[in-house]
Amino acid sequence: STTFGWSRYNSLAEIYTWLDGILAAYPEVTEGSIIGQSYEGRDIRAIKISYKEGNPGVVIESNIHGCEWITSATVTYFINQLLTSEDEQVRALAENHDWYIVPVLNVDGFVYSHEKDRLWRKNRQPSNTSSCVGADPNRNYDSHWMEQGGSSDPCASNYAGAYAFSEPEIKAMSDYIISIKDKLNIFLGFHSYSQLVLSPYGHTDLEFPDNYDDMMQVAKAYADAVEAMPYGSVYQIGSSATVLYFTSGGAKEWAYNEMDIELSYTIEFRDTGRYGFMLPPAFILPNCEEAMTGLLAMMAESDKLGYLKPKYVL
Ligand code: 0X9
Ligand code: ZN
Repeated sequence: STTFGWSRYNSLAEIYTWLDGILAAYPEVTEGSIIGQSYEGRDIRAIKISYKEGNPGVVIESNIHGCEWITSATVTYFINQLLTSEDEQVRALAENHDWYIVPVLNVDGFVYSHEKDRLWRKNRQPSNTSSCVGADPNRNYDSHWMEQGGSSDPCASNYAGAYAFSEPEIKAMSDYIISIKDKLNIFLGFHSYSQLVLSPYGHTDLEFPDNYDDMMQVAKAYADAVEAMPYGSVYQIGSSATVLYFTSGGAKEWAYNEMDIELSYTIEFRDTGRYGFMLPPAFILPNCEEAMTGLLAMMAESDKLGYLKPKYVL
């Protein structure tokens, strides 16, 4: 038996124990891996779910920010649904795609947020030039690093790190993505909060990706499907820089620009600010169900627009 569930937030140890159970229970279709170690030496783990090798690939990066607990809660729900749901649509979603999921990328920040400072965002790697600890991992990717929206101040919450990929967690995640690049059709970065589906770019609001209209059509499918649910949340869509604020060195821009992943999103889950990062446990399941519905719609729209052709031939 396990104390794991979606009625409260789980610790990293609980999530990893649960993951071990999942890998043991579904050995035919899952594959666990350690993609690297954090600054403090914790394993950063990934799970691949594949019912048929050669499906279009989706990579999900979750909990890159320590305090965004709803992201790992939602991604574990999602993993569970992919493996256990008997719903026809969810079965097709599970079996017709290859899933590469990192439930908790910023493991040190996540543990620190549980044990010391609930609102801790960054990782825990010290800086050489300041007593402030941690960089913003979502400013540390090697795409427009340290342009608008990234800070060179180690004390800033959006400190971009000493150089692109200076943070071990982001080096690990980028190496992981590079290793599976040819199999990936979609990148999803799970964040909270604000209820947004964001496309590139973050570093400018004057330029947009070539396929921006398509990306918005897919984002709109997510937002519309969620809003249509009973008590469904309202999600805004748009490019990061136009809807939210400038960011550079972000994951989804790197995935889009450098990894040729043509659909690349940040999804900011519940809520819109009432509770913010401290979303009460009663909202975990509603958020999970919305995310599941949104993803189903998003994937269907991506397929319709021709983005889900397998990228490689076995
Ligand atoms: O600031 C961020 O990294 C994200 N917001 S959060 O409140 N979860 O920290 C927004 C990221 C938008 N993504 C990119 N432009 N890459
Ligand atoms: Zn975030």
